Amino acid sequence: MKNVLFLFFLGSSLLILNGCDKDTSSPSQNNDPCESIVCYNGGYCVNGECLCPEGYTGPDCSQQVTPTKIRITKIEVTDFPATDENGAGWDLISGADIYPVILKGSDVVWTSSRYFEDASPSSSYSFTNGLPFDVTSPQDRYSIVLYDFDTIDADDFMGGITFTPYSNTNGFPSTRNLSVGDFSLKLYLNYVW
Ligand SMILES: [Ca+2]
Ligand SMILES: [Ca+2]
Repeated sequence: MKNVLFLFFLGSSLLILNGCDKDTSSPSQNNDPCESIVCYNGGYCVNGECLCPEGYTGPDCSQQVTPTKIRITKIEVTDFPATDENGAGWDLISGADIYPVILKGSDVVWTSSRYFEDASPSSSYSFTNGLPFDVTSPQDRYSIVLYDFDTIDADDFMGGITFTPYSNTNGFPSTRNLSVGDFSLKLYLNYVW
């Protein structure tokens, strides 16, 4: 009887061992919920969901959030026409005395508090006085107009650029170059959500 029990036990063990050999299930694996998650624009995955940085949203952080304000912190005039449309200089015996103005539609919403005297078209001029200017409707049309300051006559219009401060596809650039004809400028921007 002892032998029979022993043989039975041995046989059972062999069956179990044999069964184990046939078990092809993989060893226990760590299921990382972030394994197949991609987060764009500096977002990162926590527990299978993207945490997005300020300004981005959506399941993969690929959508921009429209800012409540865009701040223009500096206007750098990088080029302007050397003469008016008739080929005449901006002033009789000296260079243009330049200053920019911001318009929303046809309304003046900001005017530079200083001008550069006898400016040269080939030089760059940075305007920071009275800035930042807050663009509160970033999807509307704004213009930046350059004037030559004159003491007796009305100031001369030198050029204007119309633009939309916000684009939902450009990734919040910190600078924007705008140009129309010989009038070029660079805007320095901050975004507020
Ligand atoms: Ca003039
Ligand atoms: Ca002048």
